Amino acid sequence: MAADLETQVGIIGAGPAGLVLSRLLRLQGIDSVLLEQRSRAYVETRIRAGVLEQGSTDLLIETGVGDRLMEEGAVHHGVNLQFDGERHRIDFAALTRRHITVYGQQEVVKDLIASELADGGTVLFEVEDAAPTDVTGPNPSVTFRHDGRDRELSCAVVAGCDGFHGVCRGIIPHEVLTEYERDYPFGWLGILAAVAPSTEELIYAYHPRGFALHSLRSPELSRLYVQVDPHDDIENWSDERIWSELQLRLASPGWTLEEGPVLEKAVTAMRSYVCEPMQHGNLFLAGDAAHIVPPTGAKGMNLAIADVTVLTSALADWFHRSERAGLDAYSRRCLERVWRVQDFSNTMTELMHVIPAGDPFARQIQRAKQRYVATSAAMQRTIAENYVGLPLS
Ligand code: RFL
Ligand code: PHB
Repeated sequence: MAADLETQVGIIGAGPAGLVLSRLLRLQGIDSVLLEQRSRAYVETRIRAGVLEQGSTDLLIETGVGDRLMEEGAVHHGVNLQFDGERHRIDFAALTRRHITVYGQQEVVKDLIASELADGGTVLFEVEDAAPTDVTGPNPSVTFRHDGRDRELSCAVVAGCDGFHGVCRGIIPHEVLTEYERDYPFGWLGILAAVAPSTEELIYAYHPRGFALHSLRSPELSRLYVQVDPHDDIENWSDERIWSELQLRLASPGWTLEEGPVLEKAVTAMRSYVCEPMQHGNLFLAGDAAHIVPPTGAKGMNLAIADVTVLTSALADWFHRSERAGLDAYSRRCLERVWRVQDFSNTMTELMHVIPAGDPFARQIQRAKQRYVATSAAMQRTIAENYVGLPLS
């Protein structure tokens, strides 16, 4: 079948990676088409991340998609780590002079889709069976079904931004791919609750019954999580049970957790994963398609944005100056940040969670680390520097 659509970069997936990539490419005068499996309404309401590193926020503002983010996003200059009821504030401002912004991932997605469509960009939603073809040959393309028709998008480059369960990573031959993986013996049960947040800044709490996190979305909406068994059924968790666990685990002298109606709840398993390389011929993976981190470091969306920043500058060299060195080095350049973030996310995860059936020696080491975080300015600075995010390259 002859291609009925043509562009320079075919992007599979309209999550943060694909949408930010499309925005950055447009500003470089490079044309792209986005193919998304879900409906627009679905991707705009999928509740996920909430924390943007300063570098991510700056990038969204600089690229003209930050108006609502500046108005509605909450700038935070610190975060609380709590061990057995004792709360310790990590002061980003004093330790790094940088900050984070709390703004829902689905709001970022909404803003990017609106700007893409306003600029005349092509985003096809509810696309089925997207398949990159000939990515190592002279005529790459993506075949797919849309509106009951078989279609083909001809493109010089395919960007695999289709998340962890997408199709792009799977076309890299096994023999050239190395996969690194770690599963954690716990998951997060997350809720969105219609109640004013009981805290101005996030609280990450270690408690003998398990981890808990108090985050927020707006003056009227709170986002909270509790550590659960990754295979636990959400049906086992009534709203009363969730609030009662949150009350126990987040409790701190002189502080009250306000409760409210639970609008949404879901359990997510936790995993670390990296594939190397993140490219094959003219296919380039970005974001969760290439790597995932446990959410304790609040890094997944930020890492997706970092990848596509690297990819855009490599693609600009290629399309504008016929220089391929940047594209050839894409994976190597991204993976440096990916592994730094893997280390941080893993450190935060091991610091804050109860390891089921963990050995007593490991618990004592964890306790020593928690005491060190509570008392050492050097350790607090390390956490702050990683949490606010290292500079984008
Ligand atoms: P996404 O967001 O998964 O987007 C991929 C898109 O591709 C589409 N797709 C396809 N389209 C066409 N054809 C196919 N065959 C396709 N297969 C898939 C999907 O429908 C989707 O629209 O990946 P992307 O863009 O790489 O972005 C990654 C982030 O979404 C993810 O890392 C974060 O949500 C992780 N995360 C957090 N990250 C942060 O930076 N800060 C946080 O505070 C934070 N908290 C979290 C999180 C993730 C969580 N869950 C639910 C996993 C908290 C949680 C609970
Ligand atoms: C969130 O607000 O959803 C959130 C915040 C911090 C995390 C993970 C998720 O580490």
